[in-house]
Amino acid sequence: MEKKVWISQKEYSLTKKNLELLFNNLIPAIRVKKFADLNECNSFKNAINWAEENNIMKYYSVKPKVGYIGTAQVEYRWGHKKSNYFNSVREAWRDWKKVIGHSWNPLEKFINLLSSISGFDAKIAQETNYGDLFAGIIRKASNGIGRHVDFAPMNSPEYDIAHINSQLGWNLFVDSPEEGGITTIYNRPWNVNITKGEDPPMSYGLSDEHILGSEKFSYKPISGDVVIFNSRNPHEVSPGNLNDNERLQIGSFIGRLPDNNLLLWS
Ligand SMILES: O=C(O)CCC(=O)C(=O)O
Ligand SMILES: [Fe+2]
Repeated sequence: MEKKVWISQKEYSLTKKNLELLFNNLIPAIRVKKFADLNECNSFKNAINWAEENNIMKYYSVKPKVGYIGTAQVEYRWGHKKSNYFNSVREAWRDWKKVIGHSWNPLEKFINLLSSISGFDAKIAQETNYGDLFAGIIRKASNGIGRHVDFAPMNSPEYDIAHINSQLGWNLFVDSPEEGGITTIYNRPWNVNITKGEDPPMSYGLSDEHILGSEKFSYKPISGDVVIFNSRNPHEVSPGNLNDNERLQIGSFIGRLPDNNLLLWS
């Protein structure tokens, strides 16, 4: 992939044109201000807290500690059969629907917005012979997230989502710290050779050599806003302060197929 400089280091609004620029990695981020109002944020925050009290929230094996409801496909990219992932998908939808049932459905609202703005079909990704993937992971990332990339053609070459040619990540923040919790994106799209039958390389905990000298952009999570970025670029989230608000979010990836239709999964 050729190296491109971002047109401008600022956040853009969600339009058809800007979505295309983001898919082509020509702008660093899109923000949808006030995607959710205060009542919607509070209701969703309460539903997440309810889920945590009822042991529906799980924790990733990575450091820093990240809580989640749902399942992440990328966690199954090595050492798992597809059937393991799709078993987790069934459980993930079950848990997720309990949380949504206590509140409202941001995934549905986002898919409707995305298809109306883009003019393309936007739907949950499917795998041949297995059915729907999971989309709409709910996370508590108050301690930050280590530097990584998310790009299915190089993370998960054996899945149908590998047919996409560009990948974005979107997150709605329903609670956010006053300080910290900043996401930094480095303009250095992931590019590794994939050998059939061999494990794809590690894409989490990337060291400084992967971002050296690259352009970078940071955004702040603001409750009620959705922020979208090109997840093929290395990105990381700084920790919030211990006594500050939690960083609570729901989101997924958006993959663009060669025919421009859009797939969502987490
Ligand atoms: O929470 C964020 O700002 C970004 C999280 C992330 O790594 C992702 O959505 O791919
Ligand atoms: Fe990510």
